[in-house]
Amino acid sequence: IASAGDEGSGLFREVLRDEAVARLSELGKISDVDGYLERTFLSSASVKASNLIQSWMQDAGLRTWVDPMGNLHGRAETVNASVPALLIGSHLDTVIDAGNYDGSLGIISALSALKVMRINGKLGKLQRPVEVIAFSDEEGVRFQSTFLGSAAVAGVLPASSLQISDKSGVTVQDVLRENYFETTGDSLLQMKYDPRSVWGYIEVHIEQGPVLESLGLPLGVVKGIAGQTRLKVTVRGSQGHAGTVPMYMRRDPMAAAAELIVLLENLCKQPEGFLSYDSECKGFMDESILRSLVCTVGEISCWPSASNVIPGQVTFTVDLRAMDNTIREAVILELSSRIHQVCDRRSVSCMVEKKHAAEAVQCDSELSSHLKLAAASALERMPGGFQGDVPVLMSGAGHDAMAMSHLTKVGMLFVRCRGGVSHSPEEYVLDDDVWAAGQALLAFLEKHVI
Ligand code: HGY
Ligand code: MN
Ligand code: MN
Ligand code: MN
Repeated sequence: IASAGDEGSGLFREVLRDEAVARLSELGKISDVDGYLERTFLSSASVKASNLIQSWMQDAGLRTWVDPMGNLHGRAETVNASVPALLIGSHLDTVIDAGNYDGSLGIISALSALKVMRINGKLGKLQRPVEVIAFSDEEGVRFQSTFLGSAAVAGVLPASSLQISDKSGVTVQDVLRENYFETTGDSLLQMKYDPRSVWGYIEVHIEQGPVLESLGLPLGVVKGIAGQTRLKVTVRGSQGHAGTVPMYMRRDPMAAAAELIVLLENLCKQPEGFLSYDSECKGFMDESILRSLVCTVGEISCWPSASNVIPGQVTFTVDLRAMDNTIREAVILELSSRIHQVCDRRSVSCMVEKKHAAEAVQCDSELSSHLKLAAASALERMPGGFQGDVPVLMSGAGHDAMAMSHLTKVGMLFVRCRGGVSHSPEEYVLDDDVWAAGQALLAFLEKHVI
């Protein structure tokens, strides 16, 4: 694959690496809080980040706009506008105490590759439109409902999502209104993309896992993305005086929650020990799928949260993922019944709410093979060169590509990150790996849109 990297690679290295690295650092400083990185759905930092990315989109020669769900779009048209477009995207929101690369790398490497094409005059020769989308909410930190932005573009965001409220009772629709969007169910119907107008969606993203680093390789192609279910579990007991209620008389929701959290961990470590033999997924229990079953309690809160008060109520989140939907659903069923068993035994009450569920997604094999060739061509140009096969990985992390798979075929390119660490300020990608990502996208674009 001939890539712009061949001609004047010094100039293109400046854009695909040095400028991209500088932009990642600049974007990483735009936070809602001092001291660590946090950008939630349409927060002031997210709006500031969106404005900065919009200037980079214009620098790449793209036409830009923001849609009724706060997604930022940058599009390069072609002479024959009826040709289905290639969409490239990732998210501009972050988790709490986030790193600089999760989401941002996918947006910035796309804009770097397109900027190189503008510089070498190829943007005017596109055979198909190319559109970069910076999605407004992938992490779902504020409203516990992920993919608010990409699901809207894909046409699978229910209008009811506009009424989801955050911890302070503010709804998604309120936040949109605060940002001058009067978004209604009709707006969602109007903004969804027609599948016939889209050729495919690709996303570059850090691996957020240790495999590429263990292989000593900067890039990999994603085969599939694990399905995920998010629950909110509320346990209620008898609030009381920490000093006077005898242990045998207590109905302590914190102790119940503690037992449930350890049970959850054991269930996901050894599901075969928990799932009843008649569960239909027994046949699915092969090692790789089993090992993909993971579960996390990331948030826990209690009321009234005072050291000398037996809590009255404890609430905690469950984030459960698996490559196989049958296993994930069987485990969720098993878990819900065990939560009720433990709470009954402890004479506390419980409520299990399903906040979000996304099916596992297989990436498109044609797009994946194109990405694999593009990645291989990029790696051959990297310092030290590269011979051999670009690895194919599964993703335990969720991505906007899951939502976009409802609209079109999807492909993902993974980029090595140090120690596989993510959702942490320790997140880090080597400058040359940032360059590899941009170079691979450039090679893909030159092969498939020129
Ligand atoms: O949680 C995830 O997998 C993604 O980072 N939103
Ligand atoms: Mn993330
Ligand atoms: Mn992400
Ligand atoms: Mn007292």
